[in-house]
Amino acid sequence: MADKSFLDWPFFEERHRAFAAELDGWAAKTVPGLIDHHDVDGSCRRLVGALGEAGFLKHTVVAPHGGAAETLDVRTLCIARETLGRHHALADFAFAMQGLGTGSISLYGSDDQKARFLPKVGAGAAIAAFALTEPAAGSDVAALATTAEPDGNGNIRISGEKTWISNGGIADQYVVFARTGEAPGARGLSAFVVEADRPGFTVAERLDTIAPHPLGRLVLEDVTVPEANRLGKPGEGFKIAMATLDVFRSTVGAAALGFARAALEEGLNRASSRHLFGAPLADLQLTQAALADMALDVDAAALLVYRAAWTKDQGAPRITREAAMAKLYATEAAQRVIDKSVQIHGGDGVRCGTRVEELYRDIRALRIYEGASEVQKIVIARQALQAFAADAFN
Ligand code: COS
Repeated sequence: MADKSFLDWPFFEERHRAFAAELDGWAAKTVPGLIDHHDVDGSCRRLVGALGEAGFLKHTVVAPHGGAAETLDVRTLCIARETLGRHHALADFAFAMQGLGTGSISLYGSDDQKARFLPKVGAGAAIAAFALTEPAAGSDVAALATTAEPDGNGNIRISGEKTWISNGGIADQYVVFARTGEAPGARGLSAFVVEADRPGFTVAERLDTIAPHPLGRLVLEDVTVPEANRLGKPGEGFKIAMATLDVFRSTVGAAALGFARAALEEGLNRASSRHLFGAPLADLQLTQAALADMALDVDAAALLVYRAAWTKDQGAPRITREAAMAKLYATEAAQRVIDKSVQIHGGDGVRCGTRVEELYRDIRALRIYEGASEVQKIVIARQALQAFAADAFN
């Protein structure tokens, strides 16, 4: 049984505790039957459908367009990712990408765009994706090269390549960031919703990773979308991408936290049940030291994740610093916790198919995607320097 005492922290309301209990019970009963490791696409489609049917995906979009509330409740998103991540990485993935794939629409879309693109995603009847990264622009977003130009008939023509796109290959709609040229660099980008069935849109390659999930490289060749598919104003694309990432980076930390909690539980179980030198492993002080480090890392990560989520939910316009700290710490900590759990398991820890072996593979990408750990350090340092400069001049 997972430790749920963190839900008594002052960050949460009764509705969060009720949501966590309902989702946890649902996931324990439903998730294992939906996953087939030989059919990752099918597993994700089934998970999205079931999460939608059960009503959980309404937290990934905004009301009155199929969402639970008029703004995204970041604590609920984090609780969902932590809870699902504790059960299975693909369950977390299926939930999370519905939110990331529509986050820019929820935050910057017009009423008409929200009405067109959110309800099906919130019901689990359509799959969403966020297409920012390119072969030569992952961490350096301002360098992206995909272009979008008016065609003179009220439409926009988009050409370029996107890669490492989660749900690439199974998504029905993508938020695509492209250079529109209002200014050089970060100020010359815009965001568009591109439906997967637009002519010229192809999934050129599917990418396999150590923890498989739907992932693809997209090619856009003169893909034409109406001007009405542009999110926000021309030139606002960079800001839209960053604001979306501000919300979802803390949720990546939450997923890592779910993995870490699962690894800690496995470690505690193994340390209590495995006997060595005539006593449980847990009697050895080196094991106790490992368990202490793991428990400390889990709580510290949880504090940073839910601090970021709570701050956003209180109406903070930006949580750039808090979200970067949450993602950086929670993902790095989860890697340490899982590694220690593998060590406590000995040979069984590296045996294919054991829970900790799976977690060892699942965690790795979280230190890279949605801003690698190194990028989070850049972001945190800039925020600290800006705050220092603002203080110094006041
Ligand atoms: N929210 C709103 N606006 C933001 C913002 C945020 N979180 N972060 C930056 N901006 C604004 C800035 O205020 C600035 O506006 P002005 O031009 O009006 O001053 C503008 O955007 C440009 O910001 P900045 O100068 O910081 O841009 P950089 O190109 O230097 O950004 C980093 C560099 C590393 C911060 C950025 O490229 C980044 O976060 N990269 C990682 C992206 C990522 O996560 N990739 C993974 C792919 S998604 S799976």
